Amino acid sequence: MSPELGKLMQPMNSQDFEAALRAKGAGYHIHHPFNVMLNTGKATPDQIRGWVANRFYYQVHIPLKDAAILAQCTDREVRREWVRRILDHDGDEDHPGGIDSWVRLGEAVGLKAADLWSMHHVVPGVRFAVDAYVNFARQQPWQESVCASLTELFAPQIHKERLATWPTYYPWIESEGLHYFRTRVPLAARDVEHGLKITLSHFTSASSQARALEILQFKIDILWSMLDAIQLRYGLVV
Ligand code: AHQ
Repeated sequence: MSPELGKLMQPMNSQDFEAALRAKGAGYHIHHPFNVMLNTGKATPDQIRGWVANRFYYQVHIPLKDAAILAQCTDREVRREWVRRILDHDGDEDHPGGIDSWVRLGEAVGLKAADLWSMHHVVPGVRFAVDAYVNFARQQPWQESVCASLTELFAPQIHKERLATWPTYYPWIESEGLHYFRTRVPLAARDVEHGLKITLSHFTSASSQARALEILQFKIDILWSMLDAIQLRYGLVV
C-alpha cells in the first residue's frame, strides 16, 4: 500500500485487525500436503525422520531469532517476557528445554543425536527459509519480528493434531518422543497472548496494519516453503 493511500484509508479497529491476522491461518502449514500426509498416518519412517531432522534446523535457530529481537528491544517490560522464549528452547539448569526435547523426538523416530546436530540432512530450501527468518529479526524493527512470530496463533492446533494422531498412526514412536508437542501447547498460547498485545498496539495506522499482514504472510511463506523443500527431498504419499 502506498504511504499516500495508507494516510487516506481508515485503520482497522483492534478486533478487525486481529481477525485479519487470524484469517492468515488459511495459508498455515497445517494445510501443506506434507503435513497432511504426516498427520493422516501416510508418512513413511524415512519421511518422518527427514521432517524431524530438517525441522531441527528451525528449532535451534528460534533462540537466535529471539535473541535478535531482544538485542533491538528497548522496552524492558517486553524484554522481561520475551527472554523466557530463549530459555524455553535452550533450557536452563532446571529444565532441559525444547531443543533437548526435539533431540528426544529425533531419537524416538530413529535418528542419533549426532545425526541431528550434524545438520547433514538439512536441505537447502529449509536452510534458506530459516536463515531468512533469523536475518529478518536481525535487520527489521523488533516489533516487526514480534508480528512475524504470530504464526504461533495457529500452532496449538497443529501440536494438538500431532498428539491426537501420531500415537495411533505411528505406534513405533515412543510416547516420550512427543514431549515437545505437549510442552508447546500452553507455551504457544502464552507467547501469542504477549505477541498479539504488542502487535495490536504497535501497528495502528492503515499502512502499518497492511505491513503487519505482509509480515505475517512472509512468515507463513517461510513455514510453507520449508515443507515444500522437505517434500521435494522426501516425496509425498497421497
Ligand atoms: O515449536 C514452535 C515454536 O517454538 C515456535 C516459535 C514461534 C516463532 O517465534 O516464530 N514459531 C514457532 C513454531 C513452532 N512449531 C511449529 C510447528 O509446526 O511445530 C510452528 C511454528 C510457528 O507456528 O511459527
